[in-house]
Amino acid sequence: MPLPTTPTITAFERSPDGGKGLARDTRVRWALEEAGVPYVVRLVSFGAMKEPAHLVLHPFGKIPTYEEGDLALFETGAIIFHIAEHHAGLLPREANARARAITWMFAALNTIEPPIFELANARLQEADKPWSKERLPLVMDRVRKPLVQLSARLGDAEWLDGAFSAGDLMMVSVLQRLRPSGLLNEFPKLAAYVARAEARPAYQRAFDAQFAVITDVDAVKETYAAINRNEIPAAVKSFDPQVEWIEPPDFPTPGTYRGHADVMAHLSRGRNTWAEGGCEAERFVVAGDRIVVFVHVRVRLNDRTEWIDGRMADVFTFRNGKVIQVRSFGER
Ligand code: GTB
Repeated sequence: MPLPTTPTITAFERSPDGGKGLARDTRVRWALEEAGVPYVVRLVSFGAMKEPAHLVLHPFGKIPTYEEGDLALFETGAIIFHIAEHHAGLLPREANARARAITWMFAALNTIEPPIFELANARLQEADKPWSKERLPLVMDRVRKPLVQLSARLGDAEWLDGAFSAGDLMMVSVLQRLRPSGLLNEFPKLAAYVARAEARPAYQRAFDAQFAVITDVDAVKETYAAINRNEIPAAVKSFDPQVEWIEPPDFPTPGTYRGHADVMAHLSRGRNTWAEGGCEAERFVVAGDRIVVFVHVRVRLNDRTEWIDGRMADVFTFRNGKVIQVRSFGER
């Protein structure tokens, strides 16, 4: 049965891994890419994750979440299982093969991930503890033991059980988390298995999309910061030379401005009407090559005493890492 609406997932506004694809939204993006389902990503800050609006979606205040019509899910296992149930490509049709692929999903999450997670915690959060050095070998051995068995089961096969499935997707996503420790290199068959999965076009698209968040959101933030500093050339630094900036008829300066010079003149004109204040990019929603930026405008215009305090949205369209269009929308 096809999904009725475009799903929305959540991801870190700024992933702590700097775009290495280790945050768990990547595995959900990958499943959606394998299934050929377009999706939207709402970016959340660490603060926003702990607020009631997010806790309704995720009781533990984490990412990713998954919304599709009336349905809201958390836990990547449940999310990917849901996607796989509703789309071809992630679970075999034959009942027993399907049950075995689901078993591998559980094995990834229940048997392989816990010691890997523990190792990541030991390396990142316990490194300064006096007992850390002594404990680490023990934690690493707990990771090695099931990996020896997993490697033996995989052998020289391409995937864990016949064709690529959600079981492989989950297992590879879990094994990737080992990379910073170097431990995966002790298991050449597993390292090759991960590399094979990462070569899949769907994985590449998922990786590129999560990486683009880092670069594109930074570019967008810098646009507003530069406007606030009144450094207009810096505001268009990430803009394509053929960029167009479109303002709606009910804006003070409606029209379509084309190219760097025209857009800079437009931004400059607007900026020079401000006495003080600025624009803050508050929230981001990513849909394919577009980022919808919800902006809080708080400015006092020249020769005025009252402040303008309102919200608007700008939609940035990117192509090859450059902004090719900005379209502004009013509060409504
Ligand atoms: N069991 C849940 C699931 O599978 O969905 C776990 C969800 C989870 O741990 N989410 C993490 C989170 O939201 C992000 S993925 N953490 C924020 C918080 O707890 O406040 C874990 C993660 C984080 C960072 C890296 N990294 O930097 O490399 C990798 C993985």
